[in-house]
Amino acid sequence: MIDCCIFDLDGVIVDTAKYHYLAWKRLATSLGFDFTEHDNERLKGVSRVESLKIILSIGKTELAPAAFELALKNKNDWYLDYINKIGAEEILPGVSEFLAGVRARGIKTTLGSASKNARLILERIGLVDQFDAIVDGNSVTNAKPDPEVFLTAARAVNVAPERCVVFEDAAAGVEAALNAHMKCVGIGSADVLGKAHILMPGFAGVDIDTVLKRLP
Ligand code: B16
Ligand code: MG
Repeated sequence: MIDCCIFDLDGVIVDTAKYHYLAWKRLATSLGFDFTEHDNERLKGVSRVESLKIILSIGKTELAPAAFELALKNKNDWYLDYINKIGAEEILPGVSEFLAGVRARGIKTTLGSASKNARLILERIGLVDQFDAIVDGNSVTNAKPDPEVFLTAARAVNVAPERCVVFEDAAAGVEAALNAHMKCVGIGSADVLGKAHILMPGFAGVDIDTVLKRLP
């Protein structure tokens, strides 16, 4: 029995990874090294601070604390330049219909994202009202694969973890869902998300009943 669906944001509801990539690439260039799309895969679902640490290790670069903070600020300012221009056309295929179907069945919907910009993004794409609770990088201290973000999202709507299913596109997010003792649907391929209970490429043509039937 599932009473709550918890959705990751980037890579599940909307593809903001491309904007993160452009902003991180600009930062890497400003620091004098290259950052490729292949490298960017390592940042999915990872917090902003941890992402910068990974990028600096790729560039074999160290920053003093003040420069580290400035780099975080610059990257986020550049990222927001993109985010402030997005709209509903950025919602991934089938997501709006899937969310509406979940809610019509009386199942709660919550967001469980590492992003500190999650609410802004949901506002830009017009989906804030489709969530009973929004838990994001501002509400938690421990990043995925720690289960905190998903446990907080379940608690916000008063649903036991065992009655939640998480939709995730990142390996760290799948780990977090399993650590929370929740069911997990991986959005993507088995090479990255093999530990998820079931996998699907996205939400196009999929409804909640189909997902619930496939879950173990
Ligand atoms: P921000 P998710 C994550 O979102 C992204 O996948 C990850 O690439 C990003 O570094 C992280 O949010 C933090 O984002 O800089 O906006 O706080 O997949 O957990 O929805
Ligand atoms: Mg994600």
